[in-house]
Amino acid sequence: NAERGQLFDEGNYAMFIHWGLYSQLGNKVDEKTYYGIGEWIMNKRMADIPIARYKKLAGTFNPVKFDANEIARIAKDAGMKYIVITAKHHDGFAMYHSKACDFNIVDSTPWNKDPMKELAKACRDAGLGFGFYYSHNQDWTFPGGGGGPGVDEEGNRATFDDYFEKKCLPQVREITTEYGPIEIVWFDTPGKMPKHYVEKLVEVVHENQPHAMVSGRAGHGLGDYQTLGDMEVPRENIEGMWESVDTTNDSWAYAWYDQYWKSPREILKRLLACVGRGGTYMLNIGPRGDGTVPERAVKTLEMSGEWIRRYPQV
Ligand code: JFZ
Repeated sequence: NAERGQLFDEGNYAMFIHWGLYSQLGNKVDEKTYYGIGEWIMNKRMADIPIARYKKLAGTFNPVKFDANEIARIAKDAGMKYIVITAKHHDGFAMYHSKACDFNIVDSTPWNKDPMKELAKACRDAGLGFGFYYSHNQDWTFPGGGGGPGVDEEGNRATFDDYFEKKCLPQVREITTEYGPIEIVWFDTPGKMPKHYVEKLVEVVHENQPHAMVSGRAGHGLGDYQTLGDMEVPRENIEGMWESVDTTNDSWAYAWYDQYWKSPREILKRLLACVGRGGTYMLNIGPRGDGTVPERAVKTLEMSGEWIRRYPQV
């Protein structure tokens, strides 16, 4: 699909955003710090937070400082061409207003607003593309979801099919119909998800958003382009469209202690390595639970953007 590839043709630098309930913890639970990727905090490998307790975090999630226009401005000034943000990560919490599941930012937090409506508009106003990350296989809080509870609230066995029909498919329909034109649906960690589920999701995305691309991590080779491993750059030129994802510091989601910031020079080096080999570089920031973006991340993007501005499109 020629039209679908336009995004990678015209914009090979993008902003990735990991933001969710986990951002509120910033890798600290009961005064104990867990070192690792923040969006995995509830997982057994990290703080191992029981589902009921994790869900209660929604009651205190109140990102009053979230400023969609400011985030779009940061991306724009950095020279980025689109933004991809977590609509739902493995924890199962929807960061947009979902009718399919009330474990979402509008129905279960005191803030009661849909930040994705604001960000979608801010991107359009700034002339940036917009897209969603959606964890289609892993869902740690919904009955039947990958890595989630195998039973429902009544204790009845729940299958992946239950999760898929009740939550995953309806939510992918929502994110591809309620936020205007989007450029990408970034599926991730397909695991052992059977092929027919992925086929269905790809079909829905392409039907609702003919222009949008599906990430390589959808699984079964059904994506529209190749997503390499984190900050992987091929040693030789490869066929077709590809993307590499990276972080400004260490964790994807906000972690309070994470000061492992890459220098603007290092970011530019990585960006050029990807773009020079015909790829796309998507660089992540992890806003805090209150919606603010860590100052060093902003600074890094601003400084590398300054260099880019000196070399206007050739
Ligand atoms: C996944 C997620 O589990 C993680 O939380 C984050 O969202 C990241 C962007 O994606 O983690 C992966 C998945 C695949 C690779 C690396 C990290 N990979 O193929 O190298």
